[in-house]
Amino acid sequence: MTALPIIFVLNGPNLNRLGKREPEIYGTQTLADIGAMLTAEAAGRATIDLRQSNHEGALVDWLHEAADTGVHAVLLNAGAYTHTSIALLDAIKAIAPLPVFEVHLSDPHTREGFRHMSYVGMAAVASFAGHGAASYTLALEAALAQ
Ligand code: DHK
Repeated sequence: MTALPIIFVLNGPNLNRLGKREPEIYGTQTLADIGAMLTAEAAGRATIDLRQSNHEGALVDWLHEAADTGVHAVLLNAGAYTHTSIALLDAIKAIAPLPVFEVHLSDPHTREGFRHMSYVGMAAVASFAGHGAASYTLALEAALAQ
């Protein structure tokens, strides 16, 4: 039996608070709910490895790990680091050609001006935002089609 492709689903700061955090913006599903939804969606097609950290360097390390361990694709919701982190931009470039898909529950472009700029988006293959938890499933389908 051939091993299924592995998809990393990396989540940045404050996403461990999903479900309790500003539900009018981010919805009521927890990150564990999203992980279960992705695992069900990917059943028989891919293995989902979902992780979360509030630390920028952990996200950089996991991007490198993805490249070094033959991961098929990465879904990345970098939270607020999306808008600030040149280190994440460089990391995505440093692991090319491994595809990284940007994910957001909300649509940052319809929110405060400081959320309109995305360092992650500068290097990501595509961005999925504004669909709540479904942004992750849309990105998963794009990653599996890659
Ligand atoms: C999540 C965050 O934590 C914010 O900092 C981003 C993103 C938007 C989201 O919608 O998933 O600006």
